[in-house]
Amino acid sequence: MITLYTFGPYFGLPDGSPFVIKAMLLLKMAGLDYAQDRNGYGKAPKGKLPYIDDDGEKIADSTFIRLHIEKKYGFDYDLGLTDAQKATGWALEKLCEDHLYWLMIADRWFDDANFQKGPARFFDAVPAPIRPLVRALIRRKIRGGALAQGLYRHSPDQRQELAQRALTAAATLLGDQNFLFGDRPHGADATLGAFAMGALCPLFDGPVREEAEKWPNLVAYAERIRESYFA
Ligand SMILES: N[C@@H](CCC(=O)N[C@@H](CS)C(=O)NCC(=O)O)C(=O)O
Repeated sequence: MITLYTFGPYFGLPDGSPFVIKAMLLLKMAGLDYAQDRNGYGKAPKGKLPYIDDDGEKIADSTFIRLHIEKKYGFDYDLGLTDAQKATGWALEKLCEDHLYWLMIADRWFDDANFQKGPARFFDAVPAPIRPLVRALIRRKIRGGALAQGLYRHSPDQRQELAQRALTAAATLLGDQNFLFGDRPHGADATLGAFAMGALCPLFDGPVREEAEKWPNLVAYAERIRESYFA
C-alpha cells in the first residue's frame, strides 16, 4: 500500500506543489495505486513534500520516489530512450526543478495580489487569531530560501528574461511532439508536465505564465498531461 503525502488540490491544480504533481504523475505512469494524505507535512523526513510511505518504507523527494519505483517495481521510465534523450530529459527536469521553480515561487509568493489569491490559502485552516502571524512567518521563510537560492535577488525584468529562456528551452525541446520524446510519456514528462501545468495556472499573473503562454505547443502539452492523468 502506497500513501503519497500531499498539500492537497489548490489553484485549480491537482496539488499546490509541482513536485507533488510530479510524484502523482510518476505513480500514475507506473500504474501504481496510491492513497493521498494531506497531514504529512509535520512528519516529512526531509521537511518537504512530497514523500511516500510504501508498506512502511518512507521515501522523500520526487526524484527518489521515481528511483524507488524503478527499483522496487521494475518500471523503466526511460524505456526506449537513447542515452542522449535520457541526458536531455534529466537536464530539462533539473531546469524545471532548480530554476523555473524559483521563478514560479517569486511570482506566487512575493507578488502581493498573487499571494493573496494563491499561497495565502494554504493557511486557511490555521486558527484565525494566529493566521496572519503564521502566514507572515512562512512567507518570510520562503523568501529566505529564494534569496539563498539566488533567483529572487534578480530584478523583475531579469527574472522575466530568465523565464523566457527557460520556457523557450522547454518548448523548443518539446517541439511538435505529443510528449517530450514522441507519442508516449517518459519520466521527464512527469516533471515537465507538472511544471507546465503550474506555470500556466491562470490564477497567477507574472513572467512565468506570460512566457509559458507564448508557446501553443506547451499549452497544448500541459492540457494533454492534465487530460491523460487527471481527467
Ligand atoms: N527536491 C524536492 C523538492 C520538494 C519541495 O521543494 N517541496 C516544497 C513544496 S513545492 C515544500 O515542501 N516546501 C515546504 C518547506 O520548504 O517548508 C522534490 O523533488 O520532491
